[in-house]
Amino acid sequence: MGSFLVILNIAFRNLYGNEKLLNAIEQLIGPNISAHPIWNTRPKLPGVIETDVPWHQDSAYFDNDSYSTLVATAWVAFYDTTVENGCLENGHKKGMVINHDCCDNFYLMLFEEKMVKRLGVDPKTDFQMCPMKAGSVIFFSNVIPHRSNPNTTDKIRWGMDLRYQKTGTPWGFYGMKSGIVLRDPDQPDLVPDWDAYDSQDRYIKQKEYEIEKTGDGKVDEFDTTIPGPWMEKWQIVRHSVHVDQFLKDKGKKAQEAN
Ligand SMILES: O=C(O)CCC(=O)C(=O)O
Ligand SMILES: [Fe+2]
Repeated sequence: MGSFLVILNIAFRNLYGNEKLLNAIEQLIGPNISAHPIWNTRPKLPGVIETDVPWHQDSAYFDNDSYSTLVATAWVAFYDTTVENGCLENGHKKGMVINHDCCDNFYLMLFEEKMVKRLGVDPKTDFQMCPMKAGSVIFFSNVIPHRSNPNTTDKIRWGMDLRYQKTGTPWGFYGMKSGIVLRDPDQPDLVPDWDAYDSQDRYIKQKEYEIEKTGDGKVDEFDTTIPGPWMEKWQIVRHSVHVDQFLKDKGKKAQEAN
């Protein structure tokens, strides 16, 4: 199942390395720009709760190395993105990662009470809906809390998030995938090594994260659960098939160790 999710087609490669986009990113992180290991296309389907992303800071999904790195996300709208079809909602910029909880489905959750208490967020003034015109882009960092709400229209909301960081900073993704260099002032003719980037299937790695250590190393390609190492980073307060799969793999690992 992994491959169709991880291969960047030519149009996406061109978008990721787009000159204008990199110029904007350069203003945020400087001229040595790498693609971060994580990008996503984001179809938000009407009425499908799995595509409603709860409040979170992206670093909650990354490993702790990411806390000292500025990861700049460019969220690109493929169609008009509105409050009704589930645009991004962003809030506050205190600059620290606070603890998340796991997981109604496969997403981490940052509860509003914690944001108020720990980040000093005032939901009335700090939460901002970010409707966008097709083709526009919004930038945010790995510590900005954000979410996307239900799509109450009858059409799919489509967008894509692309991440960038300064070359040489830790990839921050549990050793599961590395980024690639996209811009280097010392190499004006640099061609990004997209094949090397795509060859690292992070969905397979996420499943292998626990399984591999159990020794059987097998990944069922029809398994649609999305477990990930961030599930052991935070407290598990809810259960879902995804969390339970993660715990099952982890339990197997523990048993084998005994
Ligand atoms: O597109 C969404 O619904 C969520 C996006 C998001 O969390 C991200 O791009 O980091
Ligand atoms: Fe996010």
